[in-house]
Amino acid sequence: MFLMQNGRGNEVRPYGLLHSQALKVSDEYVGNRKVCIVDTGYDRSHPDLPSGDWVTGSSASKKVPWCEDGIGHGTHIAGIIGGLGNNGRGVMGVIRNGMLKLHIVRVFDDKKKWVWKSRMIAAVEECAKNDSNIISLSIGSSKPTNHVMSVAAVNASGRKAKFSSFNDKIDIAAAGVNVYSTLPNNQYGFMSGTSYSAPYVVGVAALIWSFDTSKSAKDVWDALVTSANDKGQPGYDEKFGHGTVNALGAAKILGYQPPCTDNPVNWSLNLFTLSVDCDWFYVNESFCSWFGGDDYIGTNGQIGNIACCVCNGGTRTAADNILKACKDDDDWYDSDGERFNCEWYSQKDTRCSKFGRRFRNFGKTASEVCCICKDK
Ligand SMILES: [Ca+2]
Ligand SMILES: [Ca+2]
Repeated sequence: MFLMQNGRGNEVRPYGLLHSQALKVSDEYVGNRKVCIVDTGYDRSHPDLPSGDWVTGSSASKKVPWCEDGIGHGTHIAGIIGGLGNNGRGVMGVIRNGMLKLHIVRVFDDKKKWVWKSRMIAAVEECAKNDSNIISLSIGSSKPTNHVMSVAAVNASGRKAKFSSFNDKIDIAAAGVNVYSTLPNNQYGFMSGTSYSAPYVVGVAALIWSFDTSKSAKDVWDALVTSANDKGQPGYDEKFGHGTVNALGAAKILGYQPPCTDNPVNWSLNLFTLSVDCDWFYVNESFCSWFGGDDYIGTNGQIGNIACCVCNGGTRTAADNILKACKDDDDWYDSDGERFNCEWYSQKDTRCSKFGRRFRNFGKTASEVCCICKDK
């Protein structure tokens, strides 16, 4: 391990992040998931780690607060999962936007002595008590439950790390050699070990689960192993398990479609007496073939089949995902009266695009408070 002073102005995207394709999956909704990190603590004052009130923690002893970390192991792991991205410094975690809920359970003091009496079981119970969805366990060797995913380590070339164990318990693999992440006291450094592979999988699990929280832990597990990039011998093997973690593939299995953007965003077309936009093409799947072609020229001289994502094979699933992860503000209605609430907007496809950005009430428009209107 070696230390580097803070990397202000020069943010690193660790290779594990690129290998996992996590950046191809939006982290927009990840605030609906909570990850519990059972480890050596968390340096909450680190400028490249989340520190909002959605970061909570427990420690068994007041002398070893959860929000400090004299060893650095837990802080390093937290940076892999949730290091702040696009802030011009340090690193970027699997979850970049800092909105993931974290619960830290500190189980070691600064001399690597356990502070929880019944050790791992108590720590896991503490995670459960705090409504965690996923637990990051990178210490200790005992398997407290059957629901633990075992992660093997690979290096930057995707080869198995020499230290990574070799057994039929391995489920999946991720970066674990020279993993760059946060360390206490505004520092950064490289670490190697399967300890540092597991948090990649934890971060990816939170990311893919956030699009549809109605999915079960088993659904998430199955998506992770099914989508893994096969390595080594074809199919499951004892070096890589099912293969290396693949965030985009796993997210797609759970119904995620990368958002597709209309280009230009404000494209419109005068059709008979009506002005229609790309949203209109979603109303009926035949509209693109009827009105998307060369006879119907819209903004910038472009036709619908080129400008509109939906006519290029884009699907509405991205919007569907937004609906699933989103909750309407039931108390809101627009400035025209109580009747015009989110339900009213959802009753007809064109209402959001026509009125969604007008009739501001309580400081907000339908496009801001009604799920159905958010992508319009
Ligand atoms: Ca950063
Ligand atoms: Ca294989």
